[in-house]
Amino acid sequence: MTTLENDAPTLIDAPTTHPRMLAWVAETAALTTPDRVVWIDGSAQQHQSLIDDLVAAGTFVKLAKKKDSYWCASDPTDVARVEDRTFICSVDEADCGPTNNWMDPGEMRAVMKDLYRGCMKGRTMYVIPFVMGHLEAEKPMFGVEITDSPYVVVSMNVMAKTGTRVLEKMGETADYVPAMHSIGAPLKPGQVDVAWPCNDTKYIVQFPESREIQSFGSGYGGNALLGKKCYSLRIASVMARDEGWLAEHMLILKLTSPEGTVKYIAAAFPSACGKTNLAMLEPTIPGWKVETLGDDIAWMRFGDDGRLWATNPENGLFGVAPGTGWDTNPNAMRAIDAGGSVFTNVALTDDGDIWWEGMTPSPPAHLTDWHGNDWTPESGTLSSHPNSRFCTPIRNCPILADEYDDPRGVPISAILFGGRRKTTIPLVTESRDWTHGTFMGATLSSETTAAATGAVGVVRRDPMAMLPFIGYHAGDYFQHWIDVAKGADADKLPKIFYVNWFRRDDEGGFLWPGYGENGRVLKWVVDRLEGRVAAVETPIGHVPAPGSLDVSGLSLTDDQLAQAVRVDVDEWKAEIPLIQEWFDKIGDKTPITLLTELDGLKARLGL
Ligand code: GTP
Ligand code: SPV
Ligand code: MN
Repeated sequence: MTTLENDAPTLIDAPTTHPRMLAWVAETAALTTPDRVVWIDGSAQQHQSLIDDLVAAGTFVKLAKKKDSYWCASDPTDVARVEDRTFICSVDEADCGPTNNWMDPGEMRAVMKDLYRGCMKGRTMYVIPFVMGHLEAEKPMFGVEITDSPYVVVSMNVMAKTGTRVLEKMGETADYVPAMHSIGAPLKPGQVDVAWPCNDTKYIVQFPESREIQSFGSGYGGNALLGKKCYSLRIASVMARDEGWLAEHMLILKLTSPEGTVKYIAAAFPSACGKTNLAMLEPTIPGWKVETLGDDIAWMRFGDDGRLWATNPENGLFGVAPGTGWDTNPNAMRAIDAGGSVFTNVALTDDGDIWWEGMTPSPPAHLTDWHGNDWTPESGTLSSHPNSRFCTPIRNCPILADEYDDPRGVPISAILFGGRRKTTIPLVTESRDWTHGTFMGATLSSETTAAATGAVGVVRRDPMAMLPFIGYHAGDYFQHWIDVAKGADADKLPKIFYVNWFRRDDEGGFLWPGYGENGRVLKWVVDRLEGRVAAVETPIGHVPAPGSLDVSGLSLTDDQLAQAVRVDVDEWKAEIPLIQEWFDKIGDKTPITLLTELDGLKARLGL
């Protein structure tokens, strides 16, 4: 530990001789003036001592009923990603595009510098060396997060590989993404701290050209665990554009058929639209098996064999708690039961366990809700915030695929795009080819969820489920999707499908039972890859032919099934102006090929 005196940081105890890193840490300490600097070594002892500090501070409550696990509640205003406070500060505003907030990088640096000045007074500055993905990767993806939040450190220790082993691999010259974070809550001498310090002013800033991240004011996951969305999607998407690969908001799963055929599938659904659930699916159809490789982020590149290979850069699961139960996602329940988890903004039971809406069919008679208030089923409020989360080591997942440990990743056979739509979008649609699939992804729409602040349930375009995460111009991103497949062997390209588990009937109920039953759709996808089942050609793509989707043993009426897969021409005609408006917003950079796809769709709809 290094004690700072007179604002003059001494870094003699630093566990690295990496000159650029040392200079950055010293400069940051001089600016933010913490009381001390602690380097994260990745050891179990240090992890536990940080947890002990969090318990002593009243931030964490140790759970009697879950091994090495802790409950935590945030400030009620700091519960989700803040998209309106997220900026892509490209040198040229035109490179950020119409879907991101922009500020001149020089101006933004000045704003952030003012906010950071003295912002760690009375606190500890932690330096977290981390790697996203494999330490043994050809080019390991290093980062260093500086933060004044021990909650962030504990969470980063779960979500990424951190500490001395990373520093050792970095040596003195490795490149890394500097990721600066502060909760923005300096302490005056003698000032009593609160359980979740944060600041009303929030900034989540990416500098794409210099590959830097600066975050201020929030302790919430996507705003503060900077290896996750800020690095692995916003910064990595820019690296991927420059280097010819893809950084995507996708789960990765391994699907084994009763005959033992293995397929790897990636799927992009917007935040809180079912990635974790599909990644850990327990198929209801006999003989089919799903294993998990990732539940939120996929990095994909074409291999020498012409196939698209995917890895998951994360080391943990940061999952939506509500709706996770033994009946919906038993593997997630097993993972959190295995210990080492942090639960944020869920309810506490009287005997020291956690609970949230949807965990069990009926709630316990008494809880402490996420605000710390007494709660009973009669309270008429939610016990847990809709975006409450569990943070759990991925190794806890009982169906983690062995290939997770392979730095090469897995070859993807199918990509699913999906959203949360009450109407219009059928249960599953197969694209004609990569370009049509890219069109499906680029025009993906979904109802907003509690994963980001703002209104919930509003339909918006969320291209490739990446709207909040594309680190550059969305039009260039679409072009990159088209370019990346140019020259690829069409037979080896993954087939692209569009799914929707969330279509409703006239009474507002879900038409499709979802969860474990989604294995039936995965089976249809594999059957299509293998040319085993028929599909019906429609204006929007191929949907299951009658009898091709395995619904044996499912209590679904023929009418419900027909409604779930129906292509309603009038609904689609109403969708066209919205897609047109979306491409107008993207502007001149909308790839011509996608405009041609739209023209084709209009013609097929008779427009
Ligand atoms: P992020 O972590 O925010 O990126 O979310 P995610 O895409 O991993 O979503 P997740 O799997 O956590 O699901 C979000 C919510 O959707 C949960 O409340 C689930 O219970 C619900 N959900 C997931 N799959 C289905 C499904 O097939 N049908 C229905 N009706 N709900 C589902
Ligand atoms: C999401 O919002 O898509 C998440 C949670 O996966 S967060 O880490 O906050 O981004
Ligand atoms: Mn996500």
